[in-house]
Formats: sequence, C-alpha cells, structure tokens
Amino acid sequence: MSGGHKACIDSAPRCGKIILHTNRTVQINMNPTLTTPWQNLSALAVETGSTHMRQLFEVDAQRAERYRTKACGILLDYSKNRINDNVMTQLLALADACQLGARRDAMFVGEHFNNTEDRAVLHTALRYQGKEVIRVDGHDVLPEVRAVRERCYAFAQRVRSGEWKGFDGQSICDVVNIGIGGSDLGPLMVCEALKSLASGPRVHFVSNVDSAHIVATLKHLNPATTLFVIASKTFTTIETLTNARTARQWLLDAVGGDESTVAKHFVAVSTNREKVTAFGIDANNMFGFWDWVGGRYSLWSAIGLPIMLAVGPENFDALLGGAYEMDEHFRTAPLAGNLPVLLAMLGIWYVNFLGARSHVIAPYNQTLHRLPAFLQQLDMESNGKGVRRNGERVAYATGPVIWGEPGINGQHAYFQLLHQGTSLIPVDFILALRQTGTLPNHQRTLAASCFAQSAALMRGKDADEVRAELTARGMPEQDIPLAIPHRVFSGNRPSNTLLLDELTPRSLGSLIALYEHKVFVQGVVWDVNSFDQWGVELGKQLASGIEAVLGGATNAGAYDASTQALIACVRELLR
Ligand code: G6Q
Repeated sequence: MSGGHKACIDSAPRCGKIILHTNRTVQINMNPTLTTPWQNLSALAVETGSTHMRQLFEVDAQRAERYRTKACGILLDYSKNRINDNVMTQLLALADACQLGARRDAMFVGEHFNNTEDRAVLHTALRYQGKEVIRVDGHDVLPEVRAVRERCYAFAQRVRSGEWKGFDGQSICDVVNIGIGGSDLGPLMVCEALKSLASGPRVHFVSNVDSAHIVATLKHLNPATTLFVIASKTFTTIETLTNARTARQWLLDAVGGDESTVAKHFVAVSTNREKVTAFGIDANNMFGFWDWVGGRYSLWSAIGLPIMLAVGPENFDALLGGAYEMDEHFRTAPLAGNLPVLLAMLGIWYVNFLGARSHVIAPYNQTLHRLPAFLQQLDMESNGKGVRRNGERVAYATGPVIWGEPGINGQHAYFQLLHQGTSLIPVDFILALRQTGTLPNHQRTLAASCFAQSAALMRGKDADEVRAELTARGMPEQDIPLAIPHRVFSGNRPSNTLLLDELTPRSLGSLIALYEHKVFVQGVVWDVNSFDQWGVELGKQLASGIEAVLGGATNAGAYDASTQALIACVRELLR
C-alpha cells in the first residue's frame, strides 16, 4: 500500500471511462449493464432458471467441495446457491469489468472515494498493521490513528482498573454510551457478541430519544459510579444531544448542581471539538476521529470506546487484527477465492438477474443477536441508492432489503415465509461453533438446526415424498390429496453458510470486515457511492424543522395537510 493522492488505477477499463475530476477524487464512470458479462448473466438467468439445486447436487459429487472456500477462520459454503461454473465465471468477470481491483485500491490508498462529500474512505486505516504510510491529501494519518487509540486504551485501563474516580471517590461500575446509528449499533453489536469476555464495567447503550430508553437505563444506576460516553461524529444529532442533556441533568441533580463533577462522568467521542466543548465536556475528555471514517464504519475508531471498556484493549486489538486480516485477504486473494467478492457477486446474481428484493441474515449464536441490525444499517445505508456516482439514475436494482433475527428463533417465526412464501429470499446462515463458556450439548442442537434449515431450503420436499410420509403416518388415503399441497416445499431456495470455528474478537473482526467489503464490492458493481447517506441527513433536517413547529416557533403551513393535522394532535396532547 502506498501513499500519495494521485488516483491509483492499475489497468485500463474495458468499458466506461476513467475520469479524474480532481487529483484527489477518483471517478470511474461505469454502467454495469453495458458490460459483456452482464449480458451473459441475463442469458444464463433464463437458462439456469429451470434447474433445481437438488439436481445440481445429484449430478455433481464435488459440488460442496468446489463451492467452498476458507479464509481468516471463516468457512464459506456457497454450494447451496443457484449457480454453476458458467454463472460464477461471468459473475467474477462482471466484477472485473466494473474495475473492482482499481476501485478497491483507490479506497485503500486514501483517494476521495466518497465523491459526493469529497472525502476519503479509510476505515481500513484504523486497523492497518502493515509498515506502509497511508496518506489523505498528502497527510500521513497513521500516527494520529495510533495516538488516539493509545489515549483510548489508557483511559479504558484507568476506568477498568478502578483508578478513574467519580465525584465522591468511587470507581466506575457502569458506562452508558449515548449515541445513535453508526455511533451506537457497531459498539452495541460487538459488546453483545463478546459478552462472555466482559471484564470491565457494565456497558449500557441509549440511542432512542423516547425517554423510555434513558429513563429505564438510569433507573438502576448510581450517578456516583456511572460514566457517560457521548458518541456523535457531528455532535449535532438531536437524539444524542437530548439524551446527553438529560444524563447531565441526572448527574447534576445528584450533586446539587455542581458543574465540576461533569468532567469526572462525561467523555465524548466526536470529530467536532467545538461542539463538544460548547456542550460542557472538557476537550481533554474528548477522543477524536476523522471525516474519512463513515459512521457505520466507525466501530474501529474511538467510537469503539465502549468495547475497549467492556472487554479491554487486548481484545479490541484482536478485533482490529481480525479485520486487518480480512482487509489483506480482500486486497490480495484472487477473485475466485475472495470471500467478500463471492458474497457480493452471489448477492448481485439474485438481485439483478433472479429478482430477489431482500436478503436474510440469520446468525445462530445468541451473542450475535444484534448482527442483523448492524448489517442492515451497513448495507442499506451504503447501497440504498438510486443514482450512479455520476448522478445518472440507475436502470437496475441496487441494495436489497436486509433483515433477520437469530436463526434459531427465526425457525419458529419468519422461516415459514422463507420455506413456502412466494418471494425468493437468499439467506446467510452464520454459525460460530465455540465461544468462551459454550456447552457442547447445546451447540450440537444449534448446529443441527442450522444445517437442517439450509438443507431443507435447498432440497425442498416433493409431492411423492409428502405422500409417502403421510401414508407411513397412517393418514386415510382419501385425505391425502388435499393435504399434499400444503406440505410440499418447492426448495431451490438459496443460502450461504458461514462457519466460524470459534467466536473470538479476532474472528468477529474478520466477519464484520467481510461484510464491509461485500457491501463495497456491490457498490462498485452498481456504481453507486456507498459512503454517503443523504436520506439519513434528510431525516435529521426534517425532524429539527418539525420540532421547532411543535414548540410553536414557526408556521406549520410549510407542511402537507396530513403532517399539519398530526402536528396539531401532538400540540394538543403535549400542551
Ligand atoms: C452512519 C450514518 C448515521 C450516523 C448517525 C449518528 O453512517 O451517518 O447512522 O451515524 O446519524 O450521527 P452522529 O454520529 O453524527 O451523531
């Protein structure tokens, strides 16, 4: 990896045109539908549409072996997909035709890959462990990254060891992270996933501005032993600031309004020093990061402070190490054995050629219960876009709806639709076989359930099998024809299985980075900017406008009749 701010394009595109808008912004104008592989895939979709995966397994004893790859402790079995060698060849050719290699390299070296905000995209620098220099606009960023991390670690150690004292000299027992979106979901998901390693203060997360969230959280806490981490990249987010003010008041109420106590109980994680100090948090208690870290990609930065507090710097280092390992795999592995590329291109196959509109994330480990929510933000906020990087409207589908819940619970709920519903919904089954404290007999049942589901989705059950089953059970012959259609499973429903030997900070880091890069690859093929979020910004703008109206500040006439009527109801009720 090398520094510099010239676009790093290592080969000429076969289609489309490289445009360097400035010497800092790389823009490759590439309509994927005009590539040859796209045309070939459209034809293959028709051809392969009638082949059932059950047949594919029957005629090919090597299928499971061939469509399986392992990297960074993660085994990906993608054999239960509606693919054959031709499809895979064309999918990888599509990635290549969309200049994946050049775009990936541009991101890793700090080009302004986020073209609508003219920013670099360098969450990978936060976990970089190599010896090269990484520059943004000529500035070496790694010394600052390391310095902030060291400060975070030192702070986390002081809190964890009991050296950091609250206003009456007691040590900290509870930490409350106040943040939302990217300043909440990542650390929350990781803290849950690594709960079995928790060895520091209890860590709580407050995100919703509904007072029920903070009230319920603070109810059982002692102000003297509670530390607040106010996490906000911009430090302007209304939900976070409202909760932070409430927390501050809760503390001040306990100490008779003594403002000097705030320094002992509040720290901030932000890029906005000015706003942090204006809020009343000492700049010495602030941990910074940079505009080239997107919110949903920020858990590797100081935004990961709650993780460091909960499981300690060593485990946070291991998390970074696992992510770096995946970064290196993504950067260097050939496309055909590249986990993020495979996951991404299989997703493209379903979205753009077989009509899938959603994708399920089904982790089987309870500790990964927030992973679907985290990946929902990562994927939908990144690739939920309708225009190409050059501003042209896309003429093809982009990011699917990402949803899910722990798979074992899902089996007793939403899996019905996966098995017999009318939509094609690919599933990612994620299973870590071991974790600190696991009970082997439970894990056997868990693994058996996971594998049984993917097998059943793939294989299905035909009418003859149902008839034989019902006859064996003794159902009267005349009742069988009516019962059959309800018990038939069409099968041919695709899934990936991601198997981790063990859920550790390291393997979790690799897993998260795997999905980050999967999202990146899809964004490249769809030619969208995966790193802005104007839809989220719109929500922030609209909310503050209406809040002013609710407070009676401005005229509600600016809103439509429905919104005005709703505003009137609230004014009446909250009068
Ligand atoms: C993430 C998004 C969004 C953001 C939140 C919180 O990529 O931009 O989810 O993280 O809106 O923003 P702040 O961290 O600025 O409060």
